[in-house]
Amino acid sequence: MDVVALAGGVGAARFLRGLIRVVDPARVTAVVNTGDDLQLHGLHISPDLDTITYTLGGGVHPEQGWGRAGETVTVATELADRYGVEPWFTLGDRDLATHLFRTDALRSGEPLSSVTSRIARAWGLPIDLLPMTDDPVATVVTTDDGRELHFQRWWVQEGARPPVRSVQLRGGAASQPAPGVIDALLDADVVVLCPSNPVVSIGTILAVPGIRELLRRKPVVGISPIVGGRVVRGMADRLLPAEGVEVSCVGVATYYRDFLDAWVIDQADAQLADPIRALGIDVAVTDTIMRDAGVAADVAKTALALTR
Ligand code: FO1
Repeated sequence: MDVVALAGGVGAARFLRGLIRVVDPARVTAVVNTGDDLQLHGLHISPDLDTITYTLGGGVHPEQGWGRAGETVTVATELADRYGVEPWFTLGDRDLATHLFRTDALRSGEPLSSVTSRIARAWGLPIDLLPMTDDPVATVVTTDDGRELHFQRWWVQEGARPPVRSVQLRGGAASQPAPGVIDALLDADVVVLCPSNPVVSIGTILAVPGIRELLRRKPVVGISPIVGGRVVRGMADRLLPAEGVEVSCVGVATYYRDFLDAWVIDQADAQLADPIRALGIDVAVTDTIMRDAGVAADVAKTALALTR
């Protein structure tokens, strides 16, 4: 069975660890959000691609879910202490190697998808890893007081505190799916929406022209990232209202309803299964808190069973 997974960062990486236990990894393609990507110290950083790479490659910082295990911050400390460059977005020493390698490749004209597959290979990743686009895009948050902030500035530097008026993928309308994305979707037996942020991870992938239309012609199953009306991690609860979406597994299913066929929700939301079924969406209720790869594998199994 060929599976395409639409993926953001930490929640997606934890889910993918389970998915590759229940599906042949060689038949899994992850299409990953690049709206979080940013330029810093002249380097191109791809947080969601790196989180998935480090997690499936066995090098991720386990509690943080991003950055490297056993990381040191000698460079960041020197930047701050000697040169007064406050690292609002801390790049660890080992993590820097990834950004240097990627930035060198991009500067020589290599597309992001190409250098991403070389990085994935260097980490022995068993799946295909594709950025959603090779084109320059950035998720921009417009705050209630009218400021336009790159997503990372809003999320990391301002701690997701400023209330949000709107979110957009800058460059999205002019972007194209990266090479391989459309073919992977056309060949897919099923498309899985990882339990990622509906607005700035899944929503941004859907903002790349051509992807959403294809999903409408494919069996699509998702895992709700909202449990009991709250986010499992991250800040989707502060972004969904800006999109007019209720912060619940029903709200997110409605947000995806033009292409969503099946939805996995947590036991805490069992009473919401029928309202979602009333939308014409099949529902499975299970424990979706992915404490380890075993639970993630059970969630993946439940999701795939829904589409058979
Ligand atoms: N998140 C933070 O809260 N603080 C940081 O300093 C930080 C640095 C960082 C560096 C590389 C990287 O790939 C991710 C990093 N993140 C940091 C997490 C990042 O904001 C998230 O991984 C996603 O972009 C949001 O899901």
